[in-house]
Amino acid sequence: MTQEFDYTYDATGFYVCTDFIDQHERQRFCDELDSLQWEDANFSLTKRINSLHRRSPLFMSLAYGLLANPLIKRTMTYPSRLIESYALSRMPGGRLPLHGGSFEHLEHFGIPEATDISCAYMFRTGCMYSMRVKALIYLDDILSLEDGPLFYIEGSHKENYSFFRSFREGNEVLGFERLVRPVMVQQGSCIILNEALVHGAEIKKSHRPRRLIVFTFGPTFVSDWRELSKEEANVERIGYVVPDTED
Ligand SMILES: O=C(O)CCC(=O)C(=O)O
Repeated sequence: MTQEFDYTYDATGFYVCTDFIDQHERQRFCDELDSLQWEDANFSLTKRINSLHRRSPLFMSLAYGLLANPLIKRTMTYPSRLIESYALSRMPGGRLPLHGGSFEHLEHFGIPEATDISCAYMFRTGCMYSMRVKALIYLDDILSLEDGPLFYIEGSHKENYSFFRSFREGNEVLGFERLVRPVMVQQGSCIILNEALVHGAEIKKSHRPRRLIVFTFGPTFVSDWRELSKEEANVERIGYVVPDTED
């Protein structure tokens, strides 16, 4: 299992664990999300619930379980921490533009400034070093393009060429269509995803539910961009924030 995981995650940037949760757990998670209440998200036609682990003991215990998961640990090698948790429910017509990537342009007030390598990925001396990893737990089947599957650009987690400016601009990535791959999943599956992989979700055309729970992890030395601010009285909390970097 370990060899297969290492090879697949390193070569493709993700790994699908089928039957990660059983039907009973899945139903408990769905009921818990409904009790927390879905809200409108930044992206149109997607409902969202933030900070699952802070708002629900059930999701707090899931967060602990994921943090201790040996596969997630392997992706980072360093001791890891939880960065965020949220749930998404995509409506018909909803999509998630491409984002992530090992190499994304940073802009400051619209001026190209540098490149963001905060999601970079390396494989060194038999160990994997991912700076940001997501556990995506799918609560519904996504078995056709109509269901709006996750899609990704093959090889982008190892790419040094930044073909991708900013998902905020909404530009399609032209010229790379042959490298775009959808990922179908059965309900109860968990995708362990390297954020260095450029990915998004296809437009959802079906009326079937499409819900997932997301937990993001990083090495313990990785902080959360949003917890720092330029206008902060406490010198230990002052930081450089790039608002359009994926949070
Ligand atoms: O909706 C999905 O399948 C993927 C979600 C995702 O990649 C994200 O929230 O960053």
